[in-house]
Parts: sequence; C-alpha cells; structure tokens
Amino acid sequence: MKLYSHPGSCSSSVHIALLETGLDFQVIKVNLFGDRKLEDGRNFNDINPKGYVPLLELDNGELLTEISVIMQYIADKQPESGLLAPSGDLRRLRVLEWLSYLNSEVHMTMGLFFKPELEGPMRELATEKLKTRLAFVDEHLATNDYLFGEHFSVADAYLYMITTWPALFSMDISEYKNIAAYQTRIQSRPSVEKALAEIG
Ligand SMILES: N[C@@H](CCC(=O)N[C@@H](CS)C(=O)NCC(=O)O)C(=O)O
Repeated sequence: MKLYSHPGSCSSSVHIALLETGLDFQVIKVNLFGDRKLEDGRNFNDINPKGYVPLLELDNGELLTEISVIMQYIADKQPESGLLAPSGDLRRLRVLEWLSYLNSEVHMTMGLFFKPELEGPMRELATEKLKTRLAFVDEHLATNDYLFGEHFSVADAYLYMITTWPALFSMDISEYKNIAAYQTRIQSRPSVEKALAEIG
C-alpha cells in the first residue's frame, strides 16, 4: 500500500494507524503548500482530483479517500490490531461515531484556522464552535484513557494528530487539561513515536 501524506496533517493519523497494524506500506510525501509535485514528477492533484490527503493506494492499484473510510479499511485488514471491532458489533459503531465527530465537528472547524482569511466575527464564531467541541472531548477524557473502551483505536490516532494543530495556529488549548494529558500518553506509543520520527 502507498499512503500519500502531508507530514503533520490528518494523513499522519493514517500513518500511525498503519504502524499499529504492522502492515507493509510506503509513504509518499505530498507538499500541500508547494506545487504538489511528487518526487516522480507527477502532480498529486492528477492522482487525486479531490486535491487533499490522505489518499491510500491499495496493492491492486485502487485509490481510497476519506479518512473515516481509509481507517476502516486498514483496521479491517488487521483485525487482531484491535483498532476497530468487527462489523455488526456495537463497539465498532462507537468508534465510528467518534471518527465522524472528529471529522465533521473538530477537524473541519480546525481546518478553517489555517486560512488567513478567517478574521473578525467568523473567526469568533469558529473559535466558539471549536472550543465547545474540544470541551466535549476533554470532559470525556476526564474518565477515559481512550476515546472508546480500554484500547487505542483508529479514532485515537486521529484525535492525537488533530489536537497537535492548535499550537500551529497559535490557539491556546491548555485549559483542556485532559486533552493535554491524553496527548502526552498517546505520544509515548511506539507507533506514534515512529510516525513522528518518520514525519520529521
Ligand atoms: N474529507 C477529507 C478531508 C481531508 C483534509 O481536510 N485534508 C487536508 C489535510 S488535513 C488537506 O489535504 N487539505 C488540502 C486542501 O484541501 O487543499 C477526509 O476526511 O479525508
């Protein structure tokens, strides 16, 4: 498999999940802020017309997009990794519920802060929304080591990565003490350490 990834972006959470499974994969770096030319000269947008990462190229050449779907594919390929329960198991839906929340409520709101155009009342609105969503996560983590159950799941790989972003757009989220403790905890996992080292 090939993971097309921009270091430190949401695609790095897929990188972490892949390392958790022990599956064989290769990372192809995409510079989202540059001309999007890959090392082999191809333009990333020609490969993925959606123009964003993550993109997973399967061994049969098929291309998979959308983080929630890619995470399911990876976890199902290696069920013993415990990253996601099998289909039909309510525990799977609980993790998917988190993935969906992180994707549509947290990630998409945070993404706005990387745009310099986010100013004035729209910035205030986005800040209020983001803080409400983070407060919900923080409260959950007050009594839970992981987003669901007793084990690391694909949702944890995602939450870890996106909660590193506020520092990049200078938003102070230190009021969320449980998120801070969670980050420290997750960061010491071998898969996360390895992904961060590979990301550079
Ligand atoms: N709907 C996509 C969103 C992925 C996404 O927002 N990727 C960002 C990086 S975290 C990106 O590639 N942005 C570049 C762009 O939109 O031009 C998913 O869930 O996978």
